Amino acid sequence: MNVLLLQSPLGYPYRPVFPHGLCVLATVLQDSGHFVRVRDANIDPDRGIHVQRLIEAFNPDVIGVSLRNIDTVRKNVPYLFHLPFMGFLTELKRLAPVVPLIAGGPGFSIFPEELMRRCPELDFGLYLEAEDSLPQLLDGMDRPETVPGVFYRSGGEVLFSGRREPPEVSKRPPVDRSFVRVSDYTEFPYDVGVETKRGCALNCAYCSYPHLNGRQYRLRPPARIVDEIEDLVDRYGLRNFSFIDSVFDVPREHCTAICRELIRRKVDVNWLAWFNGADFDEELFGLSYEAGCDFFCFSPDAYTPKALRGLKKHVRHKDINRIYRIFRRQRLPVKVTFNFFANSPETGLLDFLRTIAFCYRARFRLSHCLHRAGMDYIRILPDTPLYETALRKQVLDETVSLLPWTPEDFGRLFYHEPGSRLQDLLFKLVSGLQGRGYARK
Ligand code: B12
Ligand code: SF4
Repeated sequence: MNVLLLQSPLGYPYRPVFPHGLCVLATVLQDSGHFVRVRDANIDPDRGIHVQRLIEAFNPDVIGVSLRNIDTVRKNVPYLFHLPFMGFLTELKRLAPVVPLIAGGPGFSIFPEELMRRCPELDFGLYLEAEDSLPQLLDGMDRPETVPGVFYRSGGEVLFSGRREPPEVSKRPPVDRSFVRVSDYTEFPYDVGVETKRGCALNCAYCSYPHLNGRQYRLRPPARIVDEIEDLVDRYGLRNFSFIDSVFDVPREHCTAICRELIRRKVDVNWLAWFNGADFDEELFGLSYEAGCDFFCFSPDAYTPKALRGLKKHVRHKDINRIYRIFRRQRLPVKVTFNFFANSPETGLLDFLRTIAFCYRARFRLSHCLHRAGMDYIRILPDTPLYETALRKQVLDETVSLLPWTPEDFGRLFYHEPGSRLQDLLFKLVSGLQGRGYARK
């Protein structure tokens, strides 16, 4: 089959990231004998014409569209990405009315049913990771009910074929990134990603990652990961990348094995990773640095023990202070970033003030290596413990849709602990703390 895979347009001046999910799927589909093209609608300035020409020339039998993000998850940047996605689907249906349209991606998988209802152009929607479900669906599009993980339509209704086990990633072939032009994504460092595993066993109250990729770790063998990194260097001349895991340092043995393999093979690269931090010590810092890490990201999210408990964080107050001391002592050419939330369950004014104080202390004392120490609000997402808390504390009620139609609706989807107005007011005053972010969470 001719399969056209498209990254949905963001529709706003937001910088695109490498379409990793689509390249993973394209690799799998090509290995099972399909002809695949991948296009990121964010790269072509003349998007409409380009996609039209591609459809005419490639004559796809099926079109897949990835909805990566629903929105920015940032209160002060109210861009809604699913609205341009909906417009894009309409345009595609007009250009290729009889070609089946399939959606997928993390954004889609957070609101699959709702998006199927809002987007009548969609014939199918694939829930969660699709390495197994997409090839199976292409083999049996006339019987979607037999392929687990598929949303489909029947008799005017949206039906779901049922959940499936997440795919095995340890034996997966290396991702072929040549489906797109890698140089389109190298203007900013670290914009190409490498996966070391899927899943997260931690359970931070607000996070959709365990829902999207499960609570069990599915690890990729360190040697294969480093093969893939060497390929990035050899084939594309890339000198930096990000590890796009939940958190790189859990499980610790896996992360240290990857670092040791990078060091053993003397791979000359720099990379960024998100660290949980509960187990972060001088040894892990030194090993990661030697393996090429020059951008250490931490999202402790809260600073005080009470606020950390409210967010069900694994990292503890004393861990954050230890990390701070490690970066204060060191003088290597590295960057560090700390993300916190301004308002979260069980926090009061004192917790907020202590977090602010930590951010200012980091600004002054870590000025030799600090990229950012700042705060933001938490976007409430479905299927998270935070959503339950928000309902219980009447921050929201069940009638409020978590998939907003307007920036105003979006603004109401952020967590504010009841009775925390003063905190919010103070946050407004000090929001210069925000700085430039490298946030994903
Ligand atoms: C790493 C990451 C980043 C990195 C990317 C770095 C890089 N070099 O790639 C950075 C930090 C830059 C980033 C930025 C952002 N991110 Co981000 N990111 C992630 C993360 C952790 C992993 C994404 C990933 O690549 N996974 C690996 C690939 C293989 O998986 P995948 O893309 O999901 O693809 C699979 C399936 O989804 C499916 N699939 C994908 N596409 C398609 C298409 C079809 C047709 C089908 C059938 C299936 C399918 O099959 C694939 C294989 O199984 C996810 C969380 C998560 N667990 O998904 C958040 C996540 C995707 N990000 C999110 C957000 C919000 C953002 C930002 C908007 C944050 C911001 N304010 O800047 C930006 C947007 C950037 C952009 N231009 O798109 C949200 C999106 C959902 C939402 N709440 O809106 C997520 C889910 C995290 C969250 N907060 O919940 N991100
Ligand atoms: S915030 Fe990070 S560590 Fe916590 S559950 Fe999500 S991915 Fe895991």
